[in-house]
Amino acid sequence: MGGASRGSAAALRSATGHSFLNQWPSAERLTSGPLLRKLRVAVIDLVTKGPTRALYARVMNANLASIMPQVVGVWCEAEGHDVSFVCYTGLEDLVEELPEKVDLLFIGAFTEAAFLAYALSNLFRSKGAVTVLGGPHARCYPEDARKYFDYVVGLTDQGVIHEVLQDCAPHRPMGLHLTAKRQPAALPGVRERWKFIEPTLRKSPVFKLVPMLGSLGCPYTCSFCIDSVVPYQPLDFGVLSDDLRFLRGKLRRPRVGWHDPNFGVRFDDYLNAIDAAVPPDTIDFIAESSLSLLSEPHLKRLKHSGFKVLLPGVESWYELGNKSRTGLNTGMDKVRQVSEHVNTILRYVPYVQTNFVLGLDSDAGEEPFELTKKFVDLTPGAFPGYSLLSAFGRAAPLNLQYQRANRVLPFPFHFLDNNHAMNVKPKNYSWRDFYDHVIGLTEYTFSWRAVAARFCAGRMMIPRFMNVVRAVSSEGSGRLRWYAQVRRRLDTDRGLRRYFEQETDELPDFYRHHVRSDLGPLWHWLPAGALDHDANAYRKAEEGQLPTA
Ligand code: B12
Ligand code: SF4
Repeated sequence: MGGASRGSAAALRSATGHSFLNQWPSAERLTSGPLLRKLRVAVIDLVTKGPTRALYARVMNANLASIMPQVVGVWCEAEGHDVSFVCYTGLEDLVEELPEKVDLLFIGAFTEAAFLAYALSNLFRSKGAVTVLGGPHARCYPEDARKYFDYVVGLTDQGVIHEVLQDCAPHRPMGLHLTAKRQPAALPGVRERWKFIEPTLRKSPVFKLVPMLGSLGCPYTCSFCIDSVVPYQPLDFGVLSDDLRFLRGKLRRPRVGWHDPNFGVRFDDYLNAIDAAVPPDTIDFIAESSLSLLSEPHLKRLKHSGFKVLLPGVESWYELGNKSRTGLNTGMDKVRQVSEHVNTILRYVPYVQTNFVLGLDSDAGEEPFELTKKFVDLTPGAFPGYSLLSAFGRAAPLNLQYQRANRVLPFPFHFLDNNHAMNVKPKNYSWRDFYDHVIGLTEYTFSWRAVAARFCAGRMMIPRFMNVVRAVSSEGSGRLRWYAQVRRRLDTDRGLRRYFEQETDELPDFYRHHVRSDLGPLWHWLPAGALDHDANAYRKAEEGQLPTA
């Protein structure tokens, strides 16, 4: 890794390596010494790329809240510090919502929100704060983030947070990179995070989703995934049961979104814990799970327990057969098998989103896109979610191979959300052909014919309408407009075409203008040079070409 897993954090790990019900070790228990200085800590969970007034953001953004920023809040309070917490949905005035004087600011951000995070760090540093970045962007691009934060944290346990709190000093021009050796063995549950969950839920007027977690890592090894190298590890099922009971006391009919990378690996233990805690079907659950875990007996059980939305990953018609239980079947055979399976799931669960990755190296020609269209026809009740192949820095070992083959483009982070840019040059397509296929598939999937078929195939009103709304909003029509714009420019905008062909690193104005407009007033706080990053930093660090301190 680029940074050190520093000694004292490692030494403290044993203090955090077991589970605590509603009780996190205080500063004394961690250090056997008194609190040095009571800090004014602020925690910001970024669930958007910039300020917005959009209706969709008002209704939905708070439901994208992450768990870890809330966990960090609990851990900082356990050490005796004052914590202000904001889930930033794009509507809040952060300067208004946070105290005038902040000593230490934690920001949790995805890569798509990196510029917002960099701008906020700059703004709060100018007011005297020390800043810390955590979350997917920190894990994937620590080399870049260190330029704009005093600390960049990767895997985070209570020891890492303790070390930051103890040190709490500016580290400039390059921040410190801290990372735990493995995922934490335990995390504070909903009961302890409630003081941060409740105000976040208040921002979501209609649909309120409580984020929960029962496991970390995954036993599968999908080469493009961040969890392909993180061992599967269940969290304490006792905490989970307690949280579900607690939630029933707080909300009339709670909705829980499981953030487990792959829900239900220890299926019986998990479902036993849920069923022991609350009467069947009194909480609505949403989970991402692989098809291989969704056998019919498992589906019966999931329905009984109240699962309403499942998001299985299909990813590819030519790879990852173990994950979809299709073994060596590929192509049309796999389409039929997966479609039958998803139609079975739809008999038990009202809403299913099937996830696909477009542009994998195993894809060539029009066949993969045509197969996905066949799947759309054969499985009209499922909502297909498409992601363009993206190499998020250090996220997956496969990214090293892309970087070694010089196939990674330096698209600004703002566009790395699986859709607005594909930062890996396709192996078997020209850019123009690739975008033609993506546009063809998107048009097909969100054509009125397909939208109507999806509506009719749905069994319940809310899922049926959800599918229509998603088709006519940013996911369907919005993406189509964007892809069409990029495709047009590949013909008409020479600078953009040269950028795609890696003949120049000069960022096309088209992208710069979008960042500027999305950041609004915060554009002025974006540090100079932040729009550019080294797309090969992971490879260079591995080859010892970058400083590691
Ligand atoms: C659950 C999940 C979601 C959920 C919940 C999102 C959320 N806000 O947390 C939903 C479905 C909403 C979602 C949406 C998206 N997701 Co998502 N999601 C995941 C998933 C499966 C698990 C993440 C998780 O919560 N793990 C549990 C936590 C406890 O562990 P962790 O993530 O490893 O975090 C550790 C450290 O990073 C650190 N940490 C994490 N956050 C913070 C915050 C602070 C302040 C600190 C100090 C530390 C810290 O502590 C943790 C413990 O070590 C991952 C894939 C994976 N297998 O990890 C993708 C993943 C995070 N998602 C990804 C993407 C791209 C997206 C979307 C952009 C997809 C899209 N086009 O819509 C959106 C963005 C949503 C948003 N802006 O909030 C990418 C992120 C890549 C990147 N660098 O940005 C991932 C890695 C998948 C991938 N492609 O490889 N996602
Ligand atoms: S099954 Fe899902 S979480 Fe597991 S490695 Fe594959 S993509 Fe990642």
